[in-house]
Amino acid sequence: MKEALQKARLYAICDLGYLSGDNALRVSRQLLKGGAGILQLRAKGHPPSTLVELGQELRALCNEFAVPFVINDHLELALQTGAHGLHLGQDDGSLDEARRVLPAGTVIGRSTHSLSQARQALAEGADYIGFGPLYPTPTKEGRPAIGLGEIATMEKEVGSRIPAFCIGGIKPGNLGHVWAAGARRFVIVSHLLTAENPEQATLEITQYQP
Ligand code: 3NM
Repeated sequence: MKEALQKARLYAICDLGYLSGDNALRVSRQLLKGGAGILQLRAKGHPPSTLVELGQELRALCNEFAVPFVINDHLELALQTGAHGLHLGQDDGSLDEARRVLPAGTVIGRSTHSLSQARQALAEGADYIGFGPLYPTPTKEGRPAIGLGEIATMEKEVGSRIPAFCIGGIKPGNLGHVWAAGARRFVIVSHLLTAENPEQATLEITQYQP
């Protein structure tokens, strides 16, 4: 799945803050049909034990599309669902520890909120990073936006070595600015999950031409 990670331009998230358990699988399929190159299950506030079945279904769906399936935060859930990857925030423990427990080849990603954190994640051996939030976002309320100013340096130093996905408030209306600032890979959550037609909204992003 590491090759698929290298190819991924759009990272989509099945976020149970926006989707109910009932439509999570259906909408996730639309995101993948639209060309999302990675899918994460994010379920803040949901006990991981309630997510095993959905996680296993999403993993099977991602296998169908040959796209990595990533669990947010929960190492145990990543093991139980056979996920291809685990995503850890700044406060979610060391990458080394996770790597010791997860099967060889598991993709491990790290959220970063500054250039120095991005450099550190690279040094720690992250397989990819998230970098943001670029703009204020309803999906992670209260976290200050970091703007676009550090993207070019981050891309040069970190994004040239491992995939770096810019995140936070990205939508078609600002994608041109984000691209012009140097970003080449994106995570988009609310814009895709609140779209009337998530597959079409995803296609518009994956087919974006500057
Ligand atoms: N992590 P939207 S920003 C889940 O900066 C998440 O680490 C962020 O959602 C970070 O596309 C974010 O709706 C929310 O803004 C992204």
